[in-house]
Amino acid sequence: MLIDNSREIAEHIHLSDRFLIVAHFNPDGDAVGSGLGLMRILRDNGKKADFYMPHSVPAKYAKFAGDQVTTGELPDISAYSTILCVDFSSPSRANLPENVKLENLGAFLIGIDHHPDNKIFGRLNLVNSEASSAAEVILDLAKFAGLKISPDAARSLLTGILSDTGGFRFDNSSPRAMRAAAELVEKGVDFGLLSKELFFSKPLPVAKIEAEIIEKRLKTAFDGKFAYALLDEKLFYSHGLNPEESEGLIDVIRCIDGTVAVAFIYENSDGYRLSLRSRDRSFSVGRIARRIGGGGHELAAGAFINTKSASHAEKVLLENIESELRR
Ligand SMILES: [Mn+2]
Repeated sequence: MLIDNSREIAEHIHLSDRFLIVAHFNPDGDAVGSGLGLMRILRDNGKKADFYMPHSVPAKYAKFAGDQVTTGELPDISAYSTILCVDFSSPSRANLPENVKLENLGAFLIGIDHHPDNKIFGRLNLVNSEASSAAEVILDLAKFAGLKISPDAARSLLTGILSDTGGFRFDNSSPRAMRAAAELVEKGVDFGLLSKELFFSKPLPVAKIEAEIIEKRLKTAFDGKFAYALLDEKLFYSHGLNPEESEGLIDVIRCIDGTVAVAFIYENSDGYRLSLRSRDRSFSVGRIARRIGGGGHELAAGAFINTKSASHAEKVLLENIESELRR
C-alpha cells in the first residue's frame, strides 16, 4: 500500500511551526526511533517539536532517548499546530493517556506509517507498506522535504530500521531498507556500536526471565508446529521487571526449529494480549489477529482477547492457529 501525500505534508511542515509527535502504545524500537528521529529533524530545521508518550521510555531504549521525550500528562494540544502520528495504523493504537482519544483532540493529524492495515486516519498521510519501518518512511519524507538530517537524527532513524528488521534478519530487510540504512550510516552513525546496544545487550534479569520462559512456560501444539507461552505479571515482578517492558522477549521462542508460528499470551487486568509471530511466509498471523479484532503484519501481529479465563484465551488462540494451519 502506498498513500503518498508527501508534497502536502512537506508544505505543511514548512508552513507550520509547532509539532507534537505521538507513536503507538507498548513502544518498540521503531516507535521510539522514528519518533525521536522526526523530532530531531524538525528541531534541527528550526521547528518546535515534542515527542510525547504517557509513560517513561522503555528501559531498553532509554539510553537513546535521554530526557528528550515528554512524558506524564498530555501537554496542552492547543499549543501545537499538528500531531504527527508515527508507526501506528489506527487511532486506537495511539500512545495517549487512557481517557484521551486521538480523534477527539480536534488536532490536525498527519499519519506517517508502514503498516499495511493503516486506516488512513490523518488529514494527510504518508503510508508505505514497502518500507521496513516508520523510520524509513520518515527518511523518505525528510529527503523529499529537503530537511537536513543530523548524525543524532540519523542514529534515531537507524534505531527504528534496525529494530523493525531485527538487524536485517527479518523478511522486510529489503534492498530499500538496506540503502536507507547505508545512507544513515553515511550521515555519521557508529553502526557497530548501535547494533551492539540493540542486539547484543540485555540486563541479567531479562536473561533470567528468558530462561524461565523456556524452562517452565513453553508449550507446543500441532506436532511442534506451534510454540507458545502464557506470561503473567507475577513472572515479570519476580524478576524485578516491568510487565510493560516485554518487547522483544518473544524472540526467545521465535527461533525454535519446526515451528511455523509462535505466540505469547500476556495476562493483564482486562484480559489476554496476544503477540504472534510467523516463521513461514505462507502462514499469516496477521489474518489470525485481524479475525479476532487485532492487527499487524503478516509475520508479526497482535490482538486482545477479552476474557477472564486463561484457558479460554488459550483455546481461542489454538483454534485460530489450527484453522490457519489447515488453509
Ligand atoms: Mn514499525
